Amino acid sequence: MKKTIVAISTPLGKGAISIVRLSGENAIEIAQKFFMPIGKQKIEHRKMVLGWFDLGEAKEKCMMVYFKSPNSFTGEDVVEFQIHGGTTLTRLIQAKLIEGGARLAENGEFSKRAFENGKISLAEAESIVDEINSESEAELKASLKVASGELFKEIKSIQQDLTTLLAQIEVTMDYPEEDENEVVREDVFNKMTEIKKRLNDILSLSKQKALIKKGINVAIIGKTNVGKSSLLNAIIGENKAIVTDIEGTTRDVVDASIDYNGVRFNFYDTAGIRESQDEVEKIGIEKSKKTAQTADITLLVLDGSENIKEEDERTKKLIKQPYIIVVNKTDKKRVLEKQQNEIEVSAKNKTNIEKLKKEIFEKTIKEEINFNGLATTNERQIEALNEAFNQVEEFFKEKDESLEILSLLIKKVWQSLGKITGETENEDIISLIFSKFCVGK
Ligand SMILES: Nc1nc2c(ncn2[C@@H]2O[C@H](COP(=O)(O)OP(=O)(O)OP(=O)(O)O)[C@@H](O)[C@H]2O)c(=O)[nH]1
Ligand SMILES: [Mg+2]
Repeated sequence: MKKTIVAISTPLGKGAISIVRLSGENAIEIAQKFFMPIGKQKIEHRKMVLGWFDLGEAKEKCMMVYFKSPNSFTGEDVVEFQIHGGTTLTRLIQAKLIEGGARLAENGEFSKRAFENGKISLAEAESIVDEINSESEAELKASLKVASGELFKEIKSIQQDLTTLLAQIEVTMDYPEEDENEVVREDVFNKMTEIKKRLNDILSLSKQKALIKKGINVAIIGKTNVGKSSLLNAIIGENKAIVTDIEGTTRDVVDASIDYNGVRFNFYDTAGIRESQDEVEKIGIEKSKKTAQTADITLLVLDGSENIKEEDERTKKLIKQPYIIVVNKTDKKRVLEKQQNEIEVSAKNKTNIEKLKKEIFEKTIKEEINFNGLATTNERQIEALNEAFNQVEEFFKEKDESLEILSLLIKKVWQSLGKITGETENEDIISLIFSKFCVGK
């Protein structure tokens, strides 16, 4: 018998209501050690009951709701207390329930039980983790899509198709007649071609979304004093980086993120590039170069009020594509000649900052983001899809081999997909997923 678990299910911190949740066979028994309904209310499935929670020295008025097994989130008996009040009170109630025989839940244990009782799929469980941790709107939408189970259904259906193929091959191998053999082979190849396409559709969209999820890295580089730090501050709308008229103000990389159109952009303000004898500055300049080379897009900042300098030219050579030339200080008289692919801004007056953001967005998110396609942004699921896809390719490489070998290769595809649907019965994967949850989920 599994022990009844308890946890605070709402985020810790100040809030009007907190929820403490119990799940397990003894949930009701433990709850009733402390909770007494007011008046003649009965404790029934899915009914809110107002009552007193006995804390020993004091009594607390709160609501209780009971979900009878199997009609609950975990599939077990679940009791939830809605408590008005701060974290101290919530913790006290949790402590009481532990005293009454419950055990503090481990990270993700509620969801793990829901999975074990067939209430949610492995993919759904994982997307709950992503939902808890998601930082931008786009990320949230992607994880909700998985939570709705559509991706899971598709992967499962591919697995079923593979099972059918395996069965077909099995039968043929038992009755090896030449003609029959060829017919089956052709059928298997046609189906595998179709499966390859289905997997590829999911995989390519997933990879694109994963990039969005990780955030797009934007490096801000240029020679000293062109206004890189001022630009970072203007973009994020906050004075994060130090700005002075002294050359070489920024020594280390300063980073800040914004959410634009639901996508996270991480900006990296760097040390101005110039010949320097200063040890610290030299290290900073090295970091600038590295940042410029690893970013998804680079902003090369030039000072519009002066002519192009040798240092500007050298800086430009460090950049890998794609980049945008940002001509800054346009509130002053323009001296710099027109640059290809330029955008004029004034970090000081915050002119054209929105236009710049839009330009960065359009340069990095090439296609219109289509959330209607099936995809996942979960790294482990992408890894499993990748593995499955590679195995399909392996299958096509070996397509002239015996049916026995082909059948083994198809099984491998099935197993890789099982890492998403949970149909490999591999305890390791399951434990890994649930350890990422927070307590109370
Ligand atoms: N007129 C004007 N001055 C600006 C503008 N942007 C920055 N400045 C000034 O230029 C000087 C340098 O600005 P910073 O933002 O520190 O330049 P930086 O490129 O980060 O400099 P380093 O960190 O030393 O490489 C400061 O005096 C800013 O006030 C602008 O758009 N217009
Ligand atoms: Mg700076």
